[in-house]
Amino acid sequence: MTDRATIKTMSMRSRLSVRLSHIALVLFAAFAFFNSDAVAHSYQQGDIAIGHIWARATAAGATTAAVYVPLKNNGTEPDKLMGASTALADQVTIHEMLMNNGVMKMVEHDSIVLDPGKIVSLQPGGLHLMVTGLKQQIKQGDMFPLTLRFEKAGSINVEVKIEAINAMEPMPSGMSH
Ligand SMILES: [Cu+2]
Repeated sequence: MTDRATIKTMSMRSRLSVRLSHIALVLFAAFAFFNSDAVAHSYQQGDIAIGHIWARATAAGATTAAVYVPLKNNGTEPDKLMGASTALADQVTIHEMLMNNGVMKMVEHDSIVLDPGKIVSLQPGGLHLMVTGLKQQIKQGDMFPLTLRFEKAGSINVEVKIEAINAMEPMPSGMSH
């Protein structure tokens, strides 16, 4: 390697490390909002902060899956999650698990209101996105594409992380993606 090539490699390396530490800081700041142990992926669409979005792996032959995600409206006006869609399934609807006389039942909602400054968590046992008519098995460690549609903030394409089939909380996944 010539001296010139060595210098070029070194300067590229230092630029890369500066950029990586910047990304780590931004990720840390984003996740402080959600008070989450899982350092994982997140998104921003307009005023809406979208935290780690995940689903459980499905068993072979299963055609439904539930998607969980914390949402925070950082704006000053209310917004709404209007729905979602994915090419991997026929339909995605907004559901909530509710206890009714000791029996769990699923209620469908048209939308979820996102009040300014508040976090709404779609999580096991409560609100979730119900994916029906899944066209393929989703496997732990994979990601699948999902489009979230907000009334004011618009639509955003995200990647849903697939956790273990019996996961109750997203697994700490380090900085792997
Ligand atoms: Cu459901």
